[in-house]
Amino acid sequence: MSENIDFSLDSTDTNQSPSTTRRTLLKAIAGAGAAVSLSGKLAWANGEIGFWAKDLPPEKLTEIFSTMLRIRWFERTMVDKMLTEPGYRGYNHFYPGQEAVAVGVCSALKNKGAFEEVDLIYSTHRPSGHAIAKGVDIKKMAAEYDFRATGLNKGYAAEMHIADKSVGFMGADGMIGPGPVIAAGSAFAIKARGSKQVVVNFGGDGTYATPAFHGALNNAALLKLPFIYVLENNLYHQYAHYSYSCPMKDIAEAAGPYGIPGVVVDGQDVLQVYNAAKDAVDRARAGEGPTLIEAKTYRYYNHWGAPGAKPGVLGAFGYDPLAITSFRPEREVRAWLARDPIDIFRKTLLNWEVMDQAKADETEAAVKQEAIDAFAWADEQPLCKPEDGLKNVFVEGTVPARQLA
Ligand SMILES: Cc1ncc(C[n+]2csc(CCOP(=O)(O)OP(=O)(O)O)c2C)c(N)n1
Ligand SMILES: [Mg+2]
Repeated sequence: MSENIDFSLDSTDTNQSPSTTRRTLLKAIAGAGAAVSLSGKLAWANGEIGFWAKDLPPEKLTEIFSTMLRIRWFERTMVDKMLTEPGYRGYNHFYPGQEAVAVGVCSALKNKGAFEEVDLIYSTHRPSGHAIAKGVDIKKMAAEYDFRATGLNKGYAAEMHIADKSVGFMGADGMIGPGPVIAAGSAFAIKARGSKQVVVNFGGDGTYATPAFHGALNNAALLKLPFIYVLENNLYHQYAHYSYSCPMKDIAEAAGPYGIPGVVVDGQDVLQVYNAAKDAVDRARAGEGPTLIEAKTYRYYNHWGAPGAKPGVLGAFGYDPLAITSFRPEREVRAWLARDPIDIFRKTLLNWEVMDQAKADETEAAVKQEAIDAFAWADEQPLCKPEDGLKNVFVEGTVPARQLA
């Protein structure tokens, strides 16, 4: 049994797309949730990864659905604020379209408990989805993104530097490159300490061409670190297609030279992502070393902010004034919208009779209201004080802040 998925720029015909064919095929086999190995075969059907999603209780499946919706509506609420409220300070690299990746991965992690017990994730400049999937409070995030003093990090981190140790969300990272090295170092510390924690580093397709990506995989493999690299291939870095910086179609092939598993998953199917992540987590906890997971996915908005978006409409289309040229065809955006991760998972939940349509609608309405309330609360919070900014840069008592000297 084999198949080939075409994730190239040309695969925009959703009626006849290979992914549709693949989902029909998967449904025939298992309902949902298989992953695709590099050889183009069904990794689960071949026993290469487990079909773990079948064992998830209804409460967990419902939680996965709610968390995907929480990311979606946090982001959509903020997009609309950026578009309609002149003077709103918040900015964001929006995550919609990629929800299945963050939620599928974090659902396979330990997210509650003491800091010495929870699994750790290291995020990127596009952090909202990772943070919410790990369990960060969205009220505090909404306040943080708008530089409010009661925000997650007192209003000094904004979007690109948020962190919340209490759930093992080790932080967003504005730089493309250093993240994997920091995350692999953290995995080394965990191994040295002897705890059973696992470290996940999220990275984009733009990280492939950085030395840090390769250095982290090499060292993680050599030292058999509890390290998982989740590469979200949303086809573009800023405005360039990933083929400009990566010679392979599947970036997961990069795992080969380091002697570790490289798994390709459909990043629009949360159960596929979960299955692959659980395999990788089990492997890491058992001391068997790292895994590279490449999730094929897509972001509905432009690289940064809301150019090309309209209030109340999901996605951004057309020319981005920040790009030198219009970098992605509108039909490509629409083709990916037609494979929406939330729609795909909702169908699975209905098909598995975990919930009916009314319950799904009710869940979505409640989560949407939660996001609206979070931003309304944030609007009322006091702003941080610019003059106090450096007080939060150094660990007090270790390095004297110049501002305080
Ligand atoms: C060292 C460095 N160079 C350039 C940038 C500017 N920059 C911000 S995001 C980005 C592209 C990231 O692409 P990708 O890794 O695919 O992530 P995506 O934005 O698609 O989520 C670049 C080049 C940066 N932040 N850091
Ligand atoms: Mg990208």
